Amino acid sequence: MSDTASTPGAAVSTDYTVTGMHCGGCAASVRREVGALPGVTAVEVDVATGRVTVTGEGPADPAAVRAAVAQAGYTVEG
Ligand SMILES: [Cu+2]
Repeated sequence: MSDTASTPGAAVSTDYTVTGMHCGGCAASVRREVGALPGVTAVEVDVATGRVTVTGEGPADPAAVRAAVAQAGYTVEG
């Protein structure tokens, strides 16, 4: 019970707020770039709120997610 770390192999989701997206094309670009990161199994993008949910085999490296979003042409807030 004291182990709050993720179990290896268990899916972990992390939310990011991305600015600059305004349409489905933007969402697709972010989904493609972030989805290509190692260990990432799913990416959900809500253009209206800028919410990007990254699901992976473990917590995604925030720096890698940030870089992937930048690669797509957008910015992770915070
Ligand atoms: Cu767009």
